[in-house]
Amino acid sequence: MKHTVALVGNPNSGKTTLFNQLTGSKQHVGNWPGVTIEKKVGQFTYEEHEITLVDLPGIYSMSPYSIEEVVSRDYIMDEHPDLLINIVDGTNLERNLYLSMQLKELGLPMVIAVNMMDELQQKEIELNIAQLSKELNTPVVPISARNGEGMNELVHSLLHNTNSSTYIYDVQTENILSRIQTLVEETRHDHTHDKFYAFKLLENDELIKKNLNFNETQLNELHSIQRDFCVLKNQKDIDMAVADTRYMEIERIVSHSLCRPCIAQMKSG
Ligand code: GDP
Ligand code: K
Ligand code: MG
Repeated sequence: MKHTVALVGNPNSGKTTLFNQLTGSKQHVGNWPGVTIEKKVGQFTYEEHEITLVDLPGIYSMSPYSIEEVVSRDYIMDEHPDLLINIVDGTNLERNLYLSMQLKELGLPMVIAVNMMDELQQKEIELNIAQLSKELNTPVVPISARNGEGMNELVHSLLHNTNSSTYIYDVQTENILSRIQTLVEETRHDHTHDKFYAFKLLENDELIKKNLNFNETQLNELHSIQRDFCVLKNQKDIDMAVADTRYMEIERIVSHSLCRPCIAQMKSG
């Protein structure tokens, strides 16, 4: 069986270290089309599987604010990798999970690799991996890319994962999203990623808006939904309302997966 796997994560989360661990010397370096950002592709085998691993540029968000974000987003949305590895710096969990939430909104089969476990152990920070996995409804594997720990577990989990659920937010947010999703369904023929599109439209993502080519009625409806959401979240602008929604979820998830003193310790570095 052949699989294409994309490696996604924040800058400095350990992507390249993990990439090198998995692919060894079987790698090819080129450039992403049209930009001077390095593209690394490598191969490895596991059991009867032949895996092509793509090291995507480091990003903090799936918003098109930087070239790296556009490259990573276009690759994930248009090239349809079979599976995603989202590598997360375990010593910086809250910040890193912001991207994880957005990847979950996409609903692609994904495994989260929590990296830097050696540092967490050294700092005696106990992370409840099972709880984190349950909260995110996603397989989570602890690794130390630098020491090569957790590699087999990660690849095994990746290849045996059948879960591609999207993240479920609070009821009110979900209602808002399904209103937008109705608009999306009217215009898109291919319904993969509809919920991701809905979330991006809620955020007023200009590229997605342009891409969908809404008529005036649809645009008015979208703006009215955005206003409803701001009122609901008690926020002045839509960016704040959306970011706040994700951060609230992350805070809840982290508070269930780490003990209180550990959270404080992590925040103080
Ligand atoms: P990238 O920017 O996501 O490609 O991250 P890199 O692979 O370049 O790693 C960033 C830094 O984190 C480097 O200094 C790595 O040596 C370090 N690093 C990567 N993995 C681990 C790990 O498992 N434990 C520790 N302590 N450091 C790591
Ligand atoms: K680096
Ligand atoms: Mg790198």
